Amino acid sequence: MGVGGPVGSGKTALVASLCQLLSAEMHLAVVTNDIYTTEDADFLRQAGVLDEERIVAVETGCCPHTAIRDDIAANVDAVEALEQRFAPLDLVLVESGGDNLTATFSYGLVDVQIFVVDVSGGDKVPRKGGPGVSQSDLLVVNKTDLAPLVGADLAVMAADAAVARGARPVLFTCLRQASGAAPIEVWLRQQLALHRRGTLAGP
Ligand SMILES: Nc1nc2c(ncn2[C@@H]2O[C@H](COP(=O)(O)OP(=O)(O)OP(=O)(O)O)[C@@H](O)[C@H]2O)c(=O)[nH]1
Ligand SMILES: [Mg+2]
Repeated sequence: MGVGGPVGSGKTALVASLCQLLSAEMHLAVVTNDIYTTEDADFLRQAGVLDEERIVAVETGCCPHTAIRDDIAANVDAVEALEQRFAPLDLVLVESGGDNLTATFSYGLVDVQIFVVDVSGGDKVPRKGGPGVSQSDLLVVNKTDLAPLVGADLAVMAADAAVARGARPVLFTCLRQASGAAPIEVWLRQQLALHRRGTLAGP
């Protein structure tokens, strides 16, 4: 599963929460993408959300979307190496480097993808659109706790997201809260069940 979205929106926070929620009953691994560092993988290892060896960093050295959409080789290699080493894996989470509203994952790399935005850029973000906002399998609008501080109207964001996405799901969250990822966990379990039955909708 891919986790993409703009810089700082909460992708790593979501990956960390999902690992904490699921690792007791599932075999998990994580691939992180950063441009110049292994910062996100280091953070996840230090947070102890998974056995350190199940977290692998890809240092893209280029625009993040390149490594998740245009030339996915480094990420495919990382996922395949994890699959070989820790087989059988139930789920591999691939976090994109923080990018802009144009970055999406190739479905050659992931089966489903979540696009994470947050409220701090203002309530216009869903209205600005782009493939992550409109086409991702799940849109997460994070940091709802900050909405009053930046004057973001969540109802406007919900209405604009619905226009952009039609029936595709949108979840508002505050990943700062312990229970913040719970609705996303429910959605993810549904996707895993569909995947196991071979009935995942796909792109
Ligand atoms: N107030 C608030 N802060 C949050 C929330 N979720 C995440 N953060 C904080 O936002 C900052 C960025 O979160 P990350 O999870 O690192 O974001 P990211 O999308 O992985 O960032 P990049 O990988 O650098 O693009 C961190 O300081 C988090 O603690 C939230 O719901 N509310
Ligand atoms: Mg991150």
